[in-house]
Amino acid sequence: MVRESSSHRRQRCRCLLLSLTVILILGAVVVLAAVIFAKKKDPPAELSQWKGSGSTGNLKEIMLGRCFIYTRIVNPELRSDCLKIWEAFKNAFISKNPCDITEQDYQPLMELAAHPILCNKTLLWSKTSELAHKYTKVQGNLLTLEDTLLGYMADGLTWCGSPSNSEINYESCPHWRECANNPSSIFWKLASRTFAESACGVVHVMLNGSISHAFVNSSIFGSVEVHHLNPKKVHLMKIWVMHNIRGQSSDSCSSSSIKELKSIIEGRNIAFSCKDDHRWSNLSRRRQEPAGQVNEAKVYSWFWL
Ligand code: N1C
Repeated sequence: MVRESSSHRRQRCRCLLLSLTVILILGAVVVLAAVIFAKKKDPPAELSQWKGSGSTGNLKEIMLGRCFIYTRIVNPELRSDCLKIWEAFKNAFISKNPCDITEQDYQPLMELAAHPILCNKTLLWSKTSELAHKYTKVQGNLLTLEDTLLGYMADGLTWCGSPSNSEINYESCPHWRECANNPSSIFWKLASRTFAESACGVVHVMLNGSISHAFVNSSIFGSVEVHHLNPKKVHLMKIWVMHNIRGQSSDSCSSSSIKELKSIIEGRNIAFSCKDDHRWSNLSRRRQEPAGQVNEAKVYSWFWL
């Protein structure tokens, strides 16, 4: 009886040990699976391969070069410290998750690189980048954001970093569809807002009448600049809806998208005017220029090239 009960006990002990081992193994498997699942769901940013192209090669050299050209040749009155500006620019995104950039990150840069713009000189644009910049280059009377130091330095470039190191990521950067808070989108939104806030007098806007909607309220112009013009300083918005002479004319001053813009602007107590295919008013003045000084390129610049 006694022997039977001790073998019984040993058997029960073995059973208990076995079940404990099974429970422990199962527990470990569940914990392991949970860890793997969590990692799969939220990959560390430094391991991500973003869908957009990587930072522009020689980013530092290009930005410093542009800064020196701007502050020594284009606008020599501006004695900015280019090295300090580069450091502030780099610090905005280096060692950070490129999907988690904030306007705060760029604040020191904005303060360092800001410079005043005269009243009546601001030219805003949407979907007319090429024409707007050709216009300011040739006509010389208005300024786009790219004609200010910050816009000049960053125009056409890509940049981002990684949270795991202090290097510029030349491999890949997030495409704007991957995440909204990427270094370029946040930069352009903040720079555009600052540019719009500093505008005064008459503000000119060049829109594209050869696409279905000349005014798109989700564009940076529609969602940022329009709402940050100060009605105490800006009294008139002059719209030019431009058309590609080789393409079709889809939208014009009388279209619903421009009417929507008109009602937003007038609702903000800023007067509004619109002109289709504004022609260069300086043509007559240039005719009076001595022969040889008229640059034929100026005449062509009005059209989409
Ligand atoms: O979204 P958008 O145009 O309406 O933005 C244009 C508007 C302009 O008035 C500028 O002051 O916003 C400012 N701006 C730039 O200056 C700029 N340079 C380069 C906004 N974006 C700028 N970029 C890049 O073009 C940037 O990558 C941004 O996402 C696009 C927007 O161009 P868009 O859609 O034609």
